[in-house]
Amino acid sequence: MKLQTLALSMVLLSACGGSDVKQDAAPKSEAAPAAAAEKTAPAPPPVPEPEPEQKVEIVVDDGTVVTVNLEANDAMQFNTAEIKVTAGRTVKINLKHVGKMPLKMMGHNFVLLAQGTDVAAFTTAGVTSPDTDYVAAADAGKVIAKTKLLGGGESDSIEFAAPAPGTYDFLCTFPGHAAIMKGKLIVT
Ligand code: CU1
Repeated sequence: MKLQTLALSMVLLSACGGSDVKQDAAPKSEAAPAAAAEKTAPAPPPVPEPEPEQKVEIVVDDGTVVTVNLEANDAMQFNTAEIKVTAGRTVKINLKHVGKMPLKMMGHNFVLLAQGTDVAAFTTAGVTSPDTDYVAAADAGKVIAKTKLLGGGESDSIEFAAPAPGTYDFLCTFPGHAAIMKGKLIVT
């Protein structure tokens, strides 16, 4: 109350005492700080926060599609070994080969296998099938989803519906890569 009274009297004083010239400007400029002081100290102007590093999230769920920003590099590595999703969701795999090596030396793909697939037998059989991205024709039915085989700098996107709950193997079928380039799709 005291502050309000003070503010009021300041307005009245300046209104009454001000000269003709100042009359317009004075009440406005003095009333504003007084009103702010009634609450708390005036808030400092917001300091813009530094931009967060533009690091792409590996898994982004926009409510419609679960997007997986999967990367493969010249060191024969995926950037994740585990993808979790719920059954029936639309999964989009954006595979990017972030390396520089050509496809014939360091080709990468993402191949999701049906449950129960013998991964070692699958990759062994695929070695002699370069024309079908190292997936043996006889094993085509074991593939739930796959990207193209990519060389450095290339990318490919695929979409598929997350299968029934369970754990599924994904891998790169380029000869020798699946020893390291493998992971699990966990569907709940
Ligand atoms: Cu690979």
